[in-house]
Amino acid sequence: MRQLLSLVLACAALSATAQDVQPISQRFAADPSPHVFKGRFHVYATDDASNSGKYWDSTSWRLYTSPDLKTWTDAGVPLDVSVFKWARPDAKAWAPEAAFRHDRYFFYAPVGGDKIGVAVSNRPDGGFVDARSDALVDKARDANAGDEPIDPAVFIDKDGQAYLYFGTRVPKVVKLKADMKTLDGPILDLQIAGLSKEAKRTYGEAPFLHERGGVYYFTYSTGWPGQIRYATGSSPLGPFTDRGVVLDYLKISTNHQAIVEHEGKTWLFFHDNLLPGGGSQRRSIAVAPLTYQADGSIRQVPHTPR
Ligand code: FUB
Repeated sequence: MRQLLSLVLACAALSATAQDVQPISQRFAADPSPHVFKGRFHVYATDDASNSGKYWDSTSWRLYTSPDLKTWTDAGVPLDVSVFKWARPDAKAWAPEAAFRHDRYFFYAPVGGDKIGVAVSNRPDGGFVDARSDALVDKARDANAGDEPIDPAVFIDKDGQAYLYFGTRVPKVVKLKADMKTLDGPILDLQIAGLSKEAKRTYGEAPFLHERGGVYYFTYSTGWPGQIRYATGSSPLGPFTDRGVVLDYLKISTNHQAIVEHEGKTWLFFHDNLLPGGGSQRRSIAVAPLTYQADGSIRQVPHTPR
């Protein structure tokens, strides 16, 4: 009886705080990579509006910007796969990442499912050129790059060390040199304690790292469909321990999150089926507040999937 009462109270708490989650744009987009560059939110995305509707086969990325998370501007195409001369022209452009360092903007691009490229520009909304003449990560070239080196996420620690996370099924991490375009050491498998295949608590994709109060939070999707879970550790390299759910399963085949902090608030960006005509290949991006309990644990984001 006591357990039933706890469950009812927990459900009531969730529904009482349910967010009215709205898409940031009327154009289909997914896999948000949010950043605050010079006081303005910039969200880089997979462009689901230019795919075939049957697969994630767009060849360009999309950028959305906002001063306040309320008014959004569609800033168009910051770059497409043609920037990477080593890539096939029809190579699919998947979940992107960006970083700002040395007064320059870096764009990390999974290209074709087997390589990650890095481009650089003096501005965040375009002008990107290949920062190398080959891929930053290449499944055929780099030891332990995994079966599918996609979903890059960059974390720059307080000491200036940058890390690149990526991969499906096995989460990978590798240090980046200060130039942000060179791997610095071996690609490592991230260790997450507490996962279990039976409970569907496996790592699937969408690795992301953020830090708060000296605790490193590793978030990820458990698969297809995926729940967004988080694990914590005391180093960007792990090991991490699974802690719980950030965002529950959606009714579409993927789930992909990223977190940004600005002016003392933390925001979870994710995608769901939010627009008319939407679905697994026609996703749209939303943002919701992310909050913590006093002990540092993340409160599950209340969201009713569409
Ligand atoms: O958008 C294509 C793929 O779907 C991404 O790489 C994954 O994270 C999933 O969201």
